[in-house]
Amino acid sequence: MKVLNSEELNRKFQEKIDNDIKIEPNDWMPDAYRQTLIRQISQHAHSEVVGMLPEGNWITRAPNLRRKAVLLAKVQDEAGHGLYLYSATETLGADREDTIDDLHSGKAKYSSIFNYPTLSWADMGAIGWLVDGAAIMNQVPLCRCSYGPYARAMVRVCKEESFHQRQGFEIMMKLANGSPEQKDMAQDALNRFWWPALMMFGPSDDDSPNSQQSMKWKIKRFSNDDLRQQFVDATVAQAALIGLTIPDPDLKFDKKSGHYIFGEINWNEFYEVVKGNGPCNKERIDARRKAKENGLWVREAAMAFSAKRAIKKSA
Ligand code: BYC
Repeated sequence: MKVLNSEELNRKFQEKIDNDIKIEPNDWMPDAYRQTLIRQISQHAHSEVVGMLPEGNWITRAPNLRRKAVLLAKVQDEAGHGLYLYSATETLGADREDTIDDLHSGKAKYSSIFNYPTLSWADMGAIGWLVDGAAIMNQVPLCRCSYGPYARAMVRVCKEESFHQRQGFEIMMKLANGSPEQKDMAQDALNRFWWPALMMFGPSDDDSPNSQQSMKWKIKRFSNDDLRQQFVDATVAQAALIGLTIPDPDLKFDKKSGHYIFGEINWNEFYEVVKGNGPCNKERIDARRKAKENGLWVREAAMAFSAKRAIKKSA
């Protein structure tokens, strides 16, 4: 069999991508493709797991049993998403423990949105509606990502995110149609989460160092700005439907392009939060580190049990 040189391997790899053939774990891939995927998928996994914290904070304070059961199920779903995604990084040869250590040391990023506090019950509505809404916008195209295990994981994740988005919108709808105090609470949550939700899509295309190559490899199918625009276009009408106001005085519909024009994002705030200086960065990482320490005995007990069973079996 002819041994291909690196140039031929790269050409064949790009040909597969261009023909929409999925790349699978045992296929040859350029190291930079592998590293980009490990970076993005592990950051995605960290976001799911850190993302459990702001909502977990409200499980004991949900206003009734139905809301509590729904929120509990949602937070559990996010844990599941984290697990599929950590498994997807393992198919690329990454060590799960190392990726988690990178989160705890501050080396790896996770979505900026989870560094904001959840101050009222309406924040559970705003997170479901806006944060899961933004996540769906970004993750539906990832179902067509060139890397098979990531694309397949995204199919189930998107189905669950869609339920999350609806439950969040339903909370907002109820509050917006409730007492004046409840409506104010919903508006206040929208005011605080609107801009951070837009930041979830990442820096603008001109300042996104990874986009160009990731689009060439079909890891990303749309640019950060295109997805952000799609999100704004879809969400403005939803806010109007429930009588809430998007906190952007510059927001206006542009008939010519058929899109909403929106105000300038505070990129300084975005980069500060990504660098670790957001309102809750320290609290979130401390909580994750503590969870790892507190869970040590469970992991050790499971390992000891499995070793004991292996000895019994071989005997
Ligand atoms: N926050 O070149 P760029 C959820 C980083 S969780 C922090 O555009 P890329 C949920 C970026 O990583 C859903 N960092 O990067 C869970 C890069 O840094 P490095 C989370 C950000 O990768 C619980 C640098 O900035 N979704 O739904 O091409 C409860 C330059 O950016 C952010 C995902 O993770 C940010 N917002 O594009 C409820 C989706 N934005 O690594 C809900 C998967 C950018 O070069 N990820 N950075 O040092 C992606 O689609 C892409 O990674 C991004 C960024 C669009 C986020």
